[in-house]
Amino acid sequence: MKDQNTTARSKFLSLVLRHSPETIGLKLDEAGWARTDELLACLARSGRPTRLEELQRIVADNNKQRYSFSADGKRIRANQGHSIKVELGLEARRPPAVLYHGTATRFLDAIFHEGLNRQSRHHVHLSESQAVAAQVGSRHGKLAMLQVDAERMQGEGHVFYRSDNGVWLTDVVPARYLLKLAP
Ligand code: HQG
Repeated sequence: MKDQNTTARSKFLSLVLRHSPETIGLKLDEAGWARTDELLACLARSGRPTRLEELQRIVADNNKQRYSFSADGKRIRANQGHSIKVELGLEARRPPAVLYHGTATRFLDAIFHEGLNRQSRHHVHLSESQAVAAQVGSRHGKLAMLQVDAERMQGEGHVFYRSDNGVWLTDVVPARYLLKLAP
């Protein structure tokens, strides 16, 4: 069981590595990496002293593997989900035949009108499993499950990426590739 403290620290890590590193005076490079020692120094200066071993545990135990260390451990970044501009350097990959996107029923009219958009994120996020998509969608309200014809999308020129933690990413999903599954 994770204690509340660990969860709060992990959420704060998301905030600084994905959205606003300046909150604690941290700088990320263009690929989203922070120096591990700088991160620890910034956390301490902002009243959140964290030992390296604690940071390593947060990264290792994160339920969605949201963060990665570089191979030498000197740098750390979020695997996806940024709102600030970063170039993760992901390579285009062939997606599975179908992917899933969970959303809220109140968004469906707009989604079937204009397609799935990336909103404040870099990409539209898609899942290989309906179970994961259901969790993602339920965060927004009453769940609606969408199936994405990823194979046809790719065949028609859409590019897909897979983040280091297994989330499928693409720029936009036009409505013609979407099928709403029965609740
Ligand atoms: C919806 C979490 C109206 C979209 C999860 C979604 C994921 C539209 C919401 C990751 C729309 C955006 C991403 C349109 C899309 N009209 N609504 N045209 N197009 N939407 O949170 O996919 O915990 O930015 O369906 O696990 O829910 O952060 O995206 O409901 O991987 O690691 O607009 O966030 O990961 O919401 O979640 P979000 P998401 P983390």
